[in-house]
This record gives sequence, structure tokens and C-alpha cells, in this order.
Amino acid sequence: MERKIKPENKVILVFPAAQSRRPVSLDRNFPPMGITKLATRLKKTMPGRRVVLVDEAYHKLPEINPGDVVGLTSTTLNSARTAEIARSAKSAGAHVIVGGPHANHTSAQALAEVPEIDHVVTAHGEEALLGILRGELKDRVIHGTIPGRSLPEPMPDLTLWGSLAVYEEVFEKSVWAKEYADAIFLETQRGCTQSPRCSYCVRGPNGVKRVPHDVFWKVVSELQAARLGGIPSPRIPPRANARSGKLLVFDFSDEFMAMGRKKLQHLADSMPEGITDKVEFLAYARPDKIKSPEVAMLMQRVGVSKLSLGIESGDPDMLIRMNRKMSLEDHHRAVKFLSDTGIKIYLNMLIGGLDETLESLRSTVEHFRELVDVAGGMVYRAGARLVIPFPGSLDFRRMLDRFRGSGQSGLALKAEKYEHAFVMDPIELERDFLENCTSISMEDALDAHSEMMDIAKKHGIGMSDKPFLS
Ligand code: B12
Ligand code: SF4
Repeated sequence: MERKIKPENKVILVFPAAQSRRPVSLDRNFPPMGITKLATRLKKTMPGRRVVLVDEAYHKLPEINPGDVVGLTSTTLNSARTAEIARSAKSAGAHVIVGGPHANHTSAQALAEVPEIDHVVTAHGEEALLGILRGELKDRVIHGTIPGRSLPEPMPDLTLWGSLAVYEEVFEKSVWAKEYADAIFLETQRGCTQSPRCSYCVRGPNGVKRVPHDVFWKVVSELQAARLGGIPSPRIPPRANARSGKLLVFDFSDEFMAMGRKKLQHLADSMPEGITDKVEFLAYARPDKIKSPEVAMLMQRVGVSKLSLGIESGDPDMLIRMNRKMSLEDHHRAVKFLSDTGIKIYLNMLIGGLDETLESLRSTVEHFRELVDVAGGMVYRAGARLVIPFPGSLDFRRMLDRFRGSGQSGLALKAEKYEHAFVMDPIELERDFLENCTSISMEDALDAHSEMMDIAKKHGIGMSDKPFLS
């Protein structure tokens, strides 16, 4: 295809708008990472190409001309908009490529339902996009791979987004702005060592890629220096609106802390002096990884001040059905070790997992109450959300099996529809799962959510008043 793209043709990479029940559609403090990484690679490898990045939460699509390439990140929440853009881009004469977590698991459906899509790229997009643009990869479904164990472009080129002013405005209106001068994302690991594991997760077993340790601190130091230290970087714009204070780095990895004790020790040993006076991390972890006070202390030493913990349920059988492979004691232990060490905790709960009952839901509310007590003031935020069985997850497959085995023709038809769909309504998915794969009602779910909200309020813990993912 390289042959066909003329210099005036653009490569337009888009994160399409998500379907949302919230008054303000899922605001983000950061530009989408996936297309940023693709654009970074493109700029490096094909410097002559004009790349336009569009985050539909904040930007409008540019005019699409014949010969342009339009690349879209699909999630289940934006699948309808992805299809819409694909159709209009094709009618404008563009070449259309779709990647992202939704298309990863619905590639055949995407091509059948939206024939305007020329290629679906599953898994890593970096090499695959280049291959398509060079005309080397012609298949309609391309499985993207990247060589080696390291993450490409550990620090993507953020200058591709201009000054980041729009994201800074969102940040400045958020609660974070009281505590930090700035926040930025970093992907230190892609993939999960446990995958396929948790029943609601869509991470495929694509292997694990990490940022090497020596690169980790270099990147973090560069980020801090460029955003708040007045030291220019070719890939990180300075803050449009200068502020002073600490930088919060959101680590977006599937399991930053799967780095484990040994790796944390290594990070601690190679840490630049004084870095934790300038930078803090917010990371995600599984409670069963916080095995000892030592792990919590090492995290604290390398600058982790906030940790998002997937607790999900307070019922041991639910944890088994969710394939969490951990116990209620693991939750207690993690919360105790982290709070004793001074790391603040975000408790994530899930409502309406497979075969949820009123009793298991009650156990979850009580477990939440206990963990808040164990943390003694160290839970800073919590979320309790309804399960959506995203395609690619074990829950999605279980739902279809149940529908087919139900003996009800209506449900069997629904299974058929989901099996072949690319565009999906997340609200319908959520309702279908709740009504047919659990024995609780939406009212029960909302009641449990308000109970957890009451507990949170009483302890000064921030929590969204909406139990929905969309
Ligand atoms: C960080 C993150 C967020 C951040 C996003 C911040 C940001 N600026 O991007 C926040 C916290 C805001 C967020 C919110 C939500 N998220 Co989120 N999030 C993630 C997370 C952990 C990392 C995403 C990421 O940056 N990955 C790194 C990049 C490099 O990978 P990538 O985006 O997949 O892109 C690569 C490939 O997919 C491919 N690719 C992607 N696009 C394209 C396009 C082309 C043309 C090509 C060729 C290739 C390609 O190439 C890229 C590079 O290899 C993922 C899990 C995960 N590890 O992916 C969940 C994940 C994407 N989120 C998910 C969900 C459900 C949500 C929410 C709905 C949750 C909520 N409401 O609370 C919202 C929806 C937000 C929205 N507007 O859509 C689900 C999506 C499931 C699905 N099927 O849709 C995921 C997969 C988690 C999960 N396991 O279920 N999220
Ligand atoms: S939820 Fe986290 S731990 Fe579970 S499979 Fe997904 S990435 Fe891995």
C-alpha cells in the first residue's frame, strides 16, 4: 500500500467516541495510548507520512480524502461509532484499518458486518500497521506481533498531540489537581502473566512485554523533567499551564506489580536519587501479589503511593467462578500490609458476576465494609461496577453457552446474534447477563451499590454514584 499513499495522503488514527450513560462522556486525563504508540512508530519509521491523531472525546474528525488511511481503536463501548466511522471513511475513499481490544476478539464479525473495513489487526499494532502501509501485509485479518520481551516506544511521542492543553484542563478540574501538579500515563508492561485468568477480562494470552528496568527510571526522569522541571524533551511537551509540585504517573500496565519482590528490589536499587520527592505512582495490582509487608514496603520505596486493587467479590465461591485464584484472606492481608506501609488503596468491587445471589452480594457488601475498617482510613477511593461480559472474556462464552442450553428460542437467537456481532450495545450486554446469568435483579444490584456508597461516604472515600461501566 505504501505504493498508493501519496505524500498528501494522511494517516488518521482515531479513538472513537464511547457510548456512555454518564452526563459527561468518560473524560480522560490522557490521550489514548494505543494510537499514540502507533503514531510514534510511524513518525520514526516513515518520517514523511502525515499523521493526524484524533481523540473523539475532544477532537473532531478531519476531512477524509481519497487515499487517506483511517485507523481506529475499537472497544466494545465504541463499537457502534467505530463501524460508523469505518463506513464514512470508506465512502470518502479511505483505506480502513481497525485494531483494539474489541476487534481483537471479533475480527471475523467486524469484516462480515462492516465490509468497509479493509483490515483488522489483532493484538499488537506497531509492526502490523507499518506492514500494511508498506504493502507487505495484505490479509484482511493480521495478527500483530512484536519481537523480543521489551515494550516498543516505552515513552511514546506525546508532542504528536500538541500541547496536551485539553487534557490538562480535565486534570485541573479533577480531585488530583489538589494533590499533584500534573499527571501522565506510562505503560510499563503489556499483557498479563496470569492470562487467561479472570472471567471478566479480555486480555488474551499474547505474552508479556516489559519496559526494561534501566529504561524505566530514564523514562520516568525524562517525564518529570519535561513536564515540571523545565528541561525540554523531544517527545514530551512541557505543561501548557505551568504548575509546580509532584508528578503523578499512572501506570496502565495489566499487572505492574507482577514484577514481584525481586524485580521491585531491583527497581529500588537502581532508583535515581531524590526521584520519589518529585514523582509518585498510581498502579494496579492483584491482592495475592502483596504477599508480605516487604513487598508493600518495596512498592512504597519505589514511589507507589496509590494502588488499585481488584477485590471484586466477598464470596469465596464467586471468587472461584470469577477464576480469581485468591481468597478473602489474601484481600485482608494485602489491605493490611499496604495500609500499614502508608500506601493508599482503591478498592474495586464487581456486582453481578456469574450466578451472583442475594447472599453472595450481601457478603460482598460486608467484605467491603471489613476491608475499609482494616485499612483504617487508607482507602481513598472505591468503585463497584456491574459485570459486562465483553467478547473475548470467559463470561461472554459462558453467557452464550447458557443461552444456547436454556431451551428458550429467544435466548438461543440472542446467542446467535452476539456470536456474529461486531457492533454491540454494552447496556444490552450488561442487562442480558444480569437477567439470565445471575439470580439478582437490577434493583438488588443498585441497592448493594448504594449500601457500599453509604459506607464509603461515612469514611470520606470517593466513589462514583453510578455502578455502570458505560
Ligand atoms: C488505561 C486504560 C484505561 C484508561 C484510558 C486512558 C487512556 N488515555 O487511554 C481509563 C482509566 C480512562 C479507561 C477507561 C475505560 N476502560 Co480501560 N483500559 C485501560 C487499559 C488498562 C490499558 C489501555 C492501554 O492504554 N493499553 C496500551 C495500548 C498500547 O494498547 P491498546 O490500546 O490495546 O493498543 C494496542 C493494540 O490494541 C493495537 N491497536 C489499538 N488501536 C489500533 C488501531 C489500529 C489502526 C491498529 C492497526 C492497531 C491498534 O495496537 C496498539 C499497540 O500495540 C486496558 C487494558 C489493556 N491492558 O489494554 C483497559 C481496557 C481497554 N478498558 C476497558 C474498559 C471496559 C474501560 C471502561 C469502559 C471502564 C470504565 N468505564 O470505567 C472505560 C472506557 C473509556 C473509553 N472512553 O472507552 C476494557 C475494554 C474492554 C472492551 N472490550 O471494550 C479493557 C480492555 C480492560 C479489560 N480487561 O476489560 N481505561
Ligand atoms: S484482570 Fe488483571 S490479573 Fe486478571 S487476567 Fe486480566 S490483566 Fe490478568
